[in-house]
Amino acid sequence: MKISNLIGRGAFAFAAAATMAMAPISAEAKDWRGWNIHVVDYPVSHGMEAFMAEVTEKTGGAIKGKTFHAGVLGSQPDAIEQIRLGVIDFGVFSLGPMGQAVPATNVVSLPFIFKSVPQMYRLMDGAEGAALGEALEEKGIVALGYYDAGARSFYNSIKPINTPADVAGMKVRVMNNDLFVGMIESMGGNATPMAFAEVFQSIKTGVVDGAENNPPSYESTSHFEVAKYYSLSQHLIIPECLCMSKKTFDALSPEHQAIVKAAGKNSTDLQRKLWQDREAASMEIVKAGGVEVNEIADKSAFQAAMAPVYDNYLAANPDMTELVNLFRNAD
Ligand code: BDP
Repeated sequence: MKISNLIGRGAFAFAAAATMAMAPISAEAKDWRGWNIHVVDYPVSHGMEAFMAEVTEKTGGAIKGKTFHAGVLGSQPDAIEQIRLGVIDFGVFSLGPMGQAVPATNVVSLPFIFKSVPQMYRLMDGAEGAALGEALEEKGIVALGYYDAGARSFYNSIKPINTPADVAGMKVRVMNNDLFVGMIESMGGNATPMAFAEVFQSIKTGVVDGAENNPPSYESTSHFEVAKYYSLSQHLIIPECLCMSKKTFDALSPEHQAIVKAAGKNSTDLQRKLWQDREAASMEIVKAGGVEVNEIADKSAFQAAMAPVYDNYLAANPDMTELVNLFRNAD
């Protein structure tokens, strides 16, 4: 073989390799990155693992990915921006912080908007959830299903909360959304928006007196070890979204999109089942850990105290009136 031929072949091989390296990596070929704020043993985490496993299996290994648990890919508000850009491919987000990026989702952050968790399931699986899905899609996020996150209640290190007046003067951590600041202020409390990862230390050192969350999050974060009063106000029922980046989703073949949608539905069913068990288990764990739990049978005083949150929200966002009424007036 002539040397010139060898050079020619070498140059060809180099050019081919360079072309391959420069070709955009298709969303199908790259490994998906999944964002999750929770620890590995948590209903959301199991749901996400099941989702990715089913997608990989049903696509015959064409789509692979990994869920990064415990918030290692960053805070929730940052991750919401990243999924919109396609830097993160999938994730489970609370629709609480989602409201800052997708204003329509704020409707489910209004206190007492759902009458119960079963009603939340029904509405989120129906026309109301579909309306939020459209709003999410407009902002670059595809909702594959709505996970259960139960109801959020107050906890603190000072005293049981029985009436809204008990919140007056308290420093309460809230999720990143102005609505939650208004909610605490409507009861005379001082709200501090703060990342989830910082709450334990902040309660421990007295930066805040308490926070509010569902039993599994109160337990899995060990917040119950530093805030021993858990008062079952159940003021927020905020569903969570198993979401995909629209950029990643749109790059898939129709066949793979169908697989992803079906896996999203299956993972949602699984997560909702796991959630029920974990809620009960978490309540047992916190009680065994010395937490004083108090029921608030009559929540009407809290509902009345938080009513201004609706008024202020609708005054500032009149275009949301129809959507709020759709949820508020549902059976
Ligand atoms: C949990 C949600 C999680 C939120 C967290 C919080 O599952 O998405 O980040 O509350 O309070 O219940 O920040």
